[in-house]
Amino acid sequence: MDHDTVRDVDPAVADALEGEVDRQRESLQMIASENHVSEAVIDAQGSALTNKYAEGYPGERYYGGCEFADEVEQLAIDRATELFGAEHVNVQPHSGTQANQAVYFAMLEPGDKILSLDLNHGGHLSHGHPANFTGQLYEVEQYEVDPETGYIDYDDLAEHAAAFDPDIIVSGYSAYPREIEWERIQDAADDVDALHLADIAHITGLVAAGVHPSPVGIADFVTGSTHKTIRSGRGGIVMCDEEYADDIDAAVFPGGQGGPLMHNVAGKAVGFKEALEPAFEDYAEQTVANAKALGESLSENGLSLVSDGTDNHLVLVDLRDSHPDTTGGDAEEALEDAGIVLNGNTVPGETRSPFNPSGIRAGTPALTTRGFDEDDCRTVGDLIARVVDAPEDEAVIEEVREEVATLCDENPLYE
Ligand code: DSN
Repeated sequence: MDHDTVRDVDPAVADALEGEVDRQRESLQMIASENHVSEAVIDAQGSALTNKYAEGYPGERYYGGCEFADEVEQLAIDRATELFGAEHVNVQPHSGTQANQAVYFAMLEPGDKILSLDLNHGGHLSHGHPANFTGQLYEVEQYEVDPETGYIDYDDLAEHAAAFDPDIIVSGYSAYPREIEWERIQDAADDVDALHLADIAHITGLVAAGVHPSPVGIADFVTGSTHKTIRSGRGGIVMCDEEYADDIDAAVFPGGQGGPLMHNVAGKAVGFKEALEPAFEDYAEQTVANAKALGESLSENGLSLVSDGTDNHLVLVDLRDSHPDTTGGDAEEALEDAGIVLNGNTVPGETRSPFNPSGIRAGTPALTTRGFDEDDCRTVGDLIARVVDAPEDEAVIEEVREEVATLCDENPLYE
């Protein structure tokens, strides 16, 4: 077999792949759900395990030739178990949404009731949005953050649960900047005899490092994605107590998926090993310190933050007070022109639409990976504010682009 590279075989794809590496190197990746994995994780994901079918679980496969697939999957499981302290771990979900799907499929019947946070208040599509299968198969009601503080209103959540009598309460969010009080949600679930699914997709790395309290041992099910703050191979994970292990495994495969993406499971194993190193705790702490510095800088520049700040890796800016005529989409586009990549995001009390929202969400996981500290993140906050103040001013965008280039040169990536 020839050892042809992508460039030998397919220059068009090779150009796009190189373009993507350059884009990541030369601009600031601030989408809060993204990160830069190590070259070791990229190697594992680009390995010959992509060829292997391994339906089943280690030691119990439906195909031959699985000895190395078994080794890799067991390493991923053992490392995740050590990182999170869960009784049972399934590392096969293709994504965080598939991980959630497995829990719903294992524990609910169509028509059962889900209580979850509204998407505009920081929730996730797979928690019951009408456009997602969860909103179509199940009866969904949603709680909200306190309109004054931007924090989860735990008393209101408990009252809502008492009135709705859900089968499952979903916690864990995709645009919520504050620490989550897992016990209070568990109490609300216990009061109505509901299950509790904690989706830690965004904060998996912060939880693994002990920088955010863990729901493992509190919630019945903990799901997550494995490529965000935890910076491992792309995909999802489900954790639960032993009593649910067989049901969850059956709901992942054969319930919801076919063969596991074994190359991604290898990436998870490598990333989890990296996350067990002491340096990962420093990384997680720095990610949070950087988000706080970014938030302070944005506030000092006159931008309003939902909940007035952050306890985790992201900030959510509500543009309506400071820039009523600028949408999150306008800001996202101008910032991308200036080399700062983040996303327009809905905000609590949204008055526009998900396609044209009123906020922007910005995260520090990827910047922290490439070496940014608090001073850098304060500078980034100033740059974001300059662009948001003048999204149509080409001179400002050009100046910011140059400052972004300097920051990127000072913090090289994939050298
Ligand atoms: N797409 C992810 C995010 O940006 O939050 C969630 O799945």
